Amino acid sequence: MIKKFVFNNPFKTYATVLDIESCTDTLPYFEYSKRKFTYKMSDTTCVYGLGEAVRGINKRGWIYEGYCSDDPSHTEDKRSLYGAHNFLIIDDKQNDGNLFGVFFDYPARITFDIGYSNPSILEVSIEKDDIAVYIIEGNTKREIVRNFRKLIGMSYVAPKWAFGYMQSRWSYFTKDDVIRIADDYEESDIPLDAIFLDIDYMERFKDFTIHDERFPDFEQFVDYMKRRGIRLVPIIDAAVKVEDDYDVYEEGRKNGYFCKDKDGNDYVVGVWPGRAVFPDFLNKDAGKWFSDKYKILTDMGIEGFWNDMNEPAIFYSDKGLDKAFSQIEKYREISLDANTFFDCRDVFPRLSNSQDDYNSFYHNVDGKQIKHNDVHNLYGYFMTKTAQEGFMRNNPDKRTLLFSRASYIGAHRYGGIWTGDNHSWWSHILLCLKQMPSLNMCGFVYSGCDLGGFNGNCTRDLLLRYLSLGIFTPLMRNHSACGTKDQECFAYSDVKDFKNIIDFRYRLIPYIYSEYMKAVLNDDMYIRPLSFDYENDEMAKNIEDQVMVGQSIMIAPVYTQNADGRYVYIPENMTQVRLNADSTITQTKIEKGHHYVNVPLNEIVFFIKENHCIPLCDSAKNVDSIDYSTIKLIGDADTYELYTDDGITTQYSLDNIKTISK
Ligand code: MIG
Repeated sequence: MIKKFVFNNPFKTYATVLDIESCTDTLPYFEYSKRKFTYKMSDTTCVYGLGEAVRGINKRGWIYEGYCSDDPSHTEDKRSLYGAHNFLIIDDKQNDGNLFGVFFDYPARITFDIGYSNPSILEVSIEKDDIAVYIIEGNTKREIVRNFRKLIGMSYVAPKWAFGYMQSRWSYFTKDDVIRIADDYEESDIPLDAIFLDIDYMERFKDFTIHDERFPDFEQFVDYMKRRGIRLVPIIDAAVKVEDDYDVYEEGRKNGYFCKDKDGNDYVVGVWPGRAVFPDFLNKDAGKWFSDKYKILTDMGIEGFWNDMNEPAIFYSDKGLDKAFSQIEKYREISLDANTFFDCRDVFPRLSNSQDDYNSFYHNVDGKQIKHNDVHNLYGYFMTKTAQEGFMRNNPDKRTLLFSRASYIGAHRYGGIWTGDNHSWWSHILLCLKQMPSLNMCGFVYSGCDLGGFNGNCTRDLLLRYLSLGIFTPLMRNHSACGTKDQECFAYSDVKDFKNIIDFRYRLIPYIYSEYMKAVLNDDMYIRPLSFDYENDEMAKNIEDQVMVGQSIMIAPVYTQNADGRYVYIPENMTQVRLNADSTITQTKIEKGHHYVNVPLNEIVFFIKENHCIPLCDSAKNVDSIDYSTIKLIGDADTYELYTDDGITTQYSLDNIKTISK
């Protein structure tokens, strides 16, 4: 079912958890030569996977890279985003051809040319020939995913409160700002489970510090908010500020816990706090040391974190800056022509996330000096891994919310991810919809995008449509960048429409949480492409703007402005469920085929599969206060397999499923 092929001496990534003997046969399906794996596709081959990437659910027709990149513009010309998820499913079964999965466990830059250079060739290229390749078989795409997920280990389980609606912004600057957000949500009668603290809660962007004037008596404040039913979730950045007497810096420096240049000096970069250094998460002692620092915040009552800038993102390095200044000095002397002008203009922008920097610092892995670029994709993963290992060490029974920006396969065992700096663009609703199933294939079940969009100004209609998708993603967070227009629901007119949609998220929690837990515990996908459920339906593989959510639901979000609805492909007879503007529910039958479905901005429409039903409960002010005795089943089956547990400890198991009936 799974075969492992080892080439030379691959770096130990801990991406997989099953001990599999490596196979001495030649690698099937692919030709391998000169660091290129080549596969011949037929006209009908579909290619799935790659987790967090731009473009389609079917990845064919573009060139992608596994290379964690801090890129705030997710346009379709990009090759990589923050995560490196090197798993593909190649499907030509409808044409009696091959069906298999393949995972390239390779921590440096890897390129997936999927019919980009030559329409019928899939070519995967690497820079050094140290790699482990896994071939994963199965009778269906979903079975391949399940087998793959057994290989890479069970996905992270978020605490139940983290399935509530959460509000974020870069930044809520003070305690009073945070209280005002909570007040306004309360006044609008919209449920809320968490408010996020972005970099400005810290003192001069120093990890594990709290700005005294802006957030006085932090511990009491955390407690006060919790009594109001709202958790605070602070950000932690990868880089540590270089500053004398800052204990985190001093300790790390003394113990040699930061990444070094080739001569063994701390490699100094510029990020948020100015000059900063990178904790060496690949060094076991350093990772453990950094992870224990989270205790400063968990001891004050914090129960969740988001880890940022861990690709790692670099504004500049000392080394790069020196070079840039001398370059600029040279240009000062000459008359700039077309070429030199553009080069001069780009001297400083080129400083950020430069390949030169990634090639200039080193990790200490069990005493061996490892060049960063050779293991680049592990950095954010190991930040997540070590942090969660720290939580488990310091508080073994408790779930801690953790999600990261950068990731690699393996990180899914320790935290979720969010999809980074998207835009307040209509096309990014669709991008998120397409990223979710691909992320689920790779084990990142707890995930979601910045609802409303991070960059740019969001409009009322856009936020409503974003939220109408977001009520189905496990991570449901509204977040936006500094300088953008207010994006909280109450910043827009007719707030009752937002209430209707967010209330519905809470009414769906028994379903969402059950289906999420079943997916995690069965190594299954919570969000799936239609073609994974309807393997023999020729049309299903063309549908990239509808997905399956859990066992029973299909969603078809609206992602164009000024549309009063959209075309929906119904792959079998279903129940159409409409949440009306007055919060009532209408169920109607809808037949297999293509339909135009009317979806006003303040309504939600989704579909329940035939012979399925879902539980709906009453809304509540937060997840903790949901009353499960209000559950009613809708759909055309009589029973539902409900999963329940305490939502906060690690006592989760499939034994917690019970059948409930109408
Ligand atoms: O360079 O902390 O993706 O969510 O608000 C920007 C500020 C740094 C990037 C994250 C975003 C966060 C922002 N961060």
